Amino acid sequence: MATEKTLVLIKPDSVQRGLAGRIISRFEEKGFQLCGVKLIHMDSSRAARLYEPHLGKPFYDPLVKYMTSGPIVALCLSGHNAIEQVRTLMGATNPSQAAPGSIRGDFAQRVDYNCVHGSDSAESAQRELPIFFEPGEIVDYEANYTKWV
Ligand code: DAT
Ligand code: MG
Repeated sequence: MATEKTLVLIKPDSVQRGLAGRIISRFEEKGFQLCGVKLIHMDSSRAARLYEPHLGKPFYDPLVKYMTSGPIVALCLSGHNAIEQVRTLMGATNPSQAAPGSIRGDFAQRVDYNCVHGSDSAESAQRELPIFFEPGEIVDYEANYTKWV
């Protein structure tokens, strides 16, 4: 499995609760590299673009309202099999079913306020990353930087 890049969003309640640093640490501790980081207050058109696959579902409107309610932290993470592994670190969509030790298992209670978003497939990562990052804003460590560690 090749190195992959994926999108993670630290959702508004997590930012407000001061969990952003601890959530970023979970990914860094596992060895994923930060290739992009932004604090953004999404407007509804950006949220609609992100959640376009969920349009029409009963939770769509509350989801967009929640995700536009305050600043989020958008991360581009890079690493081995990153898309699947980041989803594993996040835990199940419903925190009631998320394993202790996972981010949702440790920091969230409710499916509608579940702390973090992570791209669910290579196609999703390819679609979602440009919603938050211009190509020139994503760091390529291997191509552009001396390896110090
Ligand atoms: P995930 O975020 O794990 O990829 P998803 O793509 O199925 O999950 O859904 C997107 C978000 O929508 C999810 O993070 C929280 C919300 N959501 C999903 N199912 C829900 C439900 N049954 N009730 C309320 N919110 C829900
Ligand atoms: Mg999803």
